[in-house]
Parts: sequence; structure tokens; C-alpha cells
Amino acid sequence: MDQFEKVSQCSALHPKPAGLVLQYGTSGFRTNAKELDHIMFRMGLLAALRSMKTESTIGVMVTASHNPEEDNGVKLIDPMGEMVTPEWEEHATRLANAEQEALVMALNDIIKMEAINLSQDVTVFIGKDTRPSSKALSQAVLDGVSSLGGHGYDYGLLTTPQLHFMVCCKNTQYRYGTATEEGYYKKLSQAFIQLTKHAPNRTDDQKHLLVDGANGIGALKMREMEPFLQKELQVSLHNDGSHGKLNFLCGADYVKVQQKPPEGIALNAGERCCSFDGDADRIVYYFIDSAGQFHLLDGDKIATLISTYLKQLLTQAGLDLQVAVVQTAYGNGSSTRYLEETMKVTVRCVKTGVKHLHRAAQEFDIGVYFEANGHGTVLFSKGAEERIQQLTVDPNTNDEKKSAAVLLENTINLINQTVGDAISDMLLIEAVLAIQGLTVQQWDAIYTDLPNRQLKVKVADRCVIDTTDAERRAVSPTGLQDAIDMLVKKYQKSRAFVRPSGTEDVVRVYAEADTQESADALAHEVSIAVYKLAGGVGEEPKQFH
Ligand code: NG1
Ligand code: ZN
Repeated sequence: MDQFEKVSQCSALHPKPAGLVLQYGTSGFRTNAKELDHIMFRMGLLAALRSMKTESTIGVMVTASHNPEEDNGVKLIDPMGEMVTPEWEEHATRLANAEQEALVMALNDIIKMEAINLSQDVTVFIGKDTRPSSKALSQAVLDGVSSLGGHGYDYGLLTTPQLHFMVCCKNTQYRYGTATEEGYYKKLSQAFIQLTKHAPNRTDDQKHLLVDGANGIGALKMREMEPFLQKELQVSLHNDGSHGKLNFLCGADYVKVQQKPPEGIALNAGERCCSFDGDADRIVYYFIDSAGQFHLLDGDKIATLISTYLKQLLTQAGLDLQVAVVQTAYGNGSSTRYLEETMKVTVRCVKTGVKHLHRAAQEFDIGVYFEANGHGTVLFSKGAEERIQQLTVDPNTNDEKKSAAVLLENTINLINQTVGDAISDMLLIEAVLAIQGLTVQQWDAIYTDLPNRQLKVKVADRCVIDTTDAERRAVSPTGLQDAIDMLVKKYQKSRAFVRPSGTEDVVRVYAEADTQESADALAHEVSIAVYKLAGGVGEEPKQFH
């Protein structure tokens, strides 16, 4: 058992603090970087086992997305670029929490449970974001991979969706693209340039976009991509990491939750601007109108824009493929109503977390999924892609249909179907606005968001809250849902729900209503109900100001 001796020796260099317990949450492990060295080593081990089991390349991304700079995290990427399966999330939690002397036993348990053949070759792709802690932590992942005799390939700095893309390219024998950064830039930019040919009269204003890079990896990668775009998109990059702190007063999460522009950008009225998050898998758009009012175009507005565009192209191409939109409980009520009643698209609501949205979207010919926070993409079934492709080469297709099919084909090439991708989504949105001749104001006017508010409440143990109905109702603690129902009744067009966060030690509260004052008041009242009925700690929640 030489291999395990090596694991024992190496793991001693990445010791687990006794008693520390962490969970593989909504998006992998995430906490203060100081607590993560042993987790990274062990995720290297687990990625090696997953690679043996699937006989494929596995990805490991070191990032904590929109969390503050002092945090870090890690997530595993499965062969087709998707999130790892729930069974393996459980293995991850078990391996992460095994005390030092029990590690080899925990490893052996997984090997037996999964009937893993240890002589199988192992390849693991590793990427990291720009956090100061990411370098040492990704080295710990590599140590884990090599201690099981695996081959770890370190891509260095990457956005999360770039790593998902690389893994998918490798495991599809490069049918999805070339597993290099250049391969990624070339595939996306070529598709974008093809699409913009259908909007020949774009003005300089239309080609110009302000980008808030959240002082993170997305800014670096946007700069690298720029030459490939051949001036079809001219980006003014702000919060590019040259001086500001990662995700601090900037980035997609700040803009969405605070409902205001980031620091570090002077916005002129009507100018189109977007913000990435810290690992560039989320994007939100916004602008300031001539009265100085801030308008946010979040994941719901993005899903509406894209699904409307796709539906129009399908009609033009004469293809009867079903388009569905997948949202979470955070989807604005106005967006759901518009999609169902006006657009007549199927809307599915699932639990928070991209893995749930991704799985639901796979059930449709074309599944558009977006979290309200701007994390999302579009999935095309194999059958849908084939029918579109056939139409582009069918000699009996008329010009109008063929042109729509070609647009759909280029659209597919522009989308990163493995996971939400800020850069790919940004290019898609820019192309759709150009092709449809829409300004950001016109896009915003498609429907009006219900005013809403998100708050956090600190409790002793957030697991006391259990939810059902895609997290829209709380089943425990007793009395909490009744209290929420009573509060909701006080307001017009109102809705509220609470759920334990999967990435932070807090309970999240969401409320929407006919006015901002009502949404703020409802969110505050529900926060107090959570504080009182679910074991709040510290000061009683205050109203958002
Ligand atoms: P939690 O902390 O479980 O709410 C947050 C986001 C998710 C998802 C994950 C992963 C909200 C309300 N929640 O999860 O949508 O993006 O982070 O990054 O935005
Ligand atoms: Zn992210």
C-alpha cells in the first residue's frame, strides 16, 4: 500500500485542525483561507479518485467567488464541465472532516463504496482566482493529486467558467473547443463577430461598454480577450485589480444586493455598464437615467432578453423546440409573470444553487437558467443542436429560415454551456442587443421589477431552518412560516421567504412588494421573526438603510 503511505506522509504537511468541521455547501467549501489548507489537499485526493472513477479529466477551482478577499474556497468540476454529483459532495464532506489519523480510512471507504480501480490514470486540471491565498492553496491541491500518483495540470489564473470550459473540451476530445485560454477566446470571439455581422450599423456608442471587473480575475481575462474581439466590442475596464480590493464596494454581488453602482466608475446618464463577480461567473447590467435613478438589469432581465431572442429565432427558423426558463425563489415576481403570461414560456422554480438550475434546464430542448444575482447560461439539448445544424445545411430551407438557423448556431458557439460565464453572457447580451437594435433602456422597459430587499440574519445554528417548495416555505422552526404569512398579508403584491445560506453562516431573508418602503419594511419584519423564532444572535436586525 505504497500509495497510501505517500498520502499519509503528504497529508501530515497539510494537517487538519482537530475538531474543525466544514460542509461542501452550495458551491463547494468556502471559508476564511486560513482554514483551508487541509481541505485543498484532500480535494486533490478526491479529484484524483473522481478522475479514476470517471476515467476522465476532473477540474478543481480555487476561488471564493464574491466573498471577501480573506476568504477562499474550492469546488470540483465533473467531466462534462458540470458540478460534481450529490453523492460525491457527500464524499467531499466526509473526507474533509476526517481527523488526521482517520484520513486514510475515510479515503479507503470511498474507494470501496465507489469500487474504484486505483491503477486508472489520473488527470486533474486546476485553476485559481487572484486572491493572495490562492497560490499556496492550489499547490496543496496539486500535492493531493500527486500523492495518489495523479497528474495535476496547473492552468494558473483562470475564471471559474474558463476552467469548466477546459475540462469539457478535454473530455469531449476537443469537440467542444480547444482546452487552452486561446481556444476559449477564439471560440467565443469568432461567434461574437459572426453574430454582430447581423447588426451592421452599430454605432461607436453601441460598441462601447463599461465593465466593472470586481478587482478580480475577470478583469485580467477581459484584457487578454480584447484583441480577439477586433474592436467589435470596446470595453472600458474599471476595478481591474490594479489598486482596489477584490469584491470590495464593487462587483456583481455588491451591485445586486446594494442596488447601486459600484465605486470606481463614473457613470454618465444612459451609459451601459456591467459588473462581474470575483471569479467571473456572474454578471449584472445597469445604467443611470437622466434623472439620476439607478436601473438594475439582473439575472431575471437577462433570462428574459435571451429567451425572447431565442424564441423569435426559433419561430423564424420554423423549429418547434421548447424554450424554458429556470429560476429560483429569488426571481422577481414581475419577471415570472412576464415570462409566463406574455412570453408564454415554461418557468420552473428550483432551489438556490447553480447545480439545481443546471439540472432542471437539461430537461428541456432549450433551457435558459439564471439566478437573479446574474449567474446563468443556456443549455441546448443534443437533439436541439442537431436540428439547428441540419437546417443550416438543408438545401430545401429558404433563406429566412437558414439565416435564423445560422444565427442560432453562432449563438450556441458563443454560449458557455458548462456553467454561468460573465464574459460569455456579456458577449451574448451585447450581440442580442445589437441584432435586435435594442438600447439598454428599451431592454429595461420590457417589464418593471417589483421593489425587493435581501437581508441577512445571524442565528446560533442556521440548520434549524428547513424549507420546502423550492425554498419558498419554511417547515421549521414551528411558527416561523405562519409569522411570515401574516406579515406578507399586510402589504400589496408581496412575497417573502427565508432560507439558510449555503455559503455564509447566516439566514437570508427576501421580500418584495409594491413599493420599496413596503419591501424594506417587510424584509425587516421577517428578519425580526427569524431572529426571535430561529435563535438570533447579537443585536436585533435593523432596517436596511
Ligand atoms: P447562498 O449563500 O446559499 O445564498 C449564494 C447565492 C447563490 C449562489 C451561491 C454560490 C443568493 C441569494 N445566493 O448562495 O445564488 O450563487 O452563493 O455562489 O444570491
Ligand atoms: Zn462567482
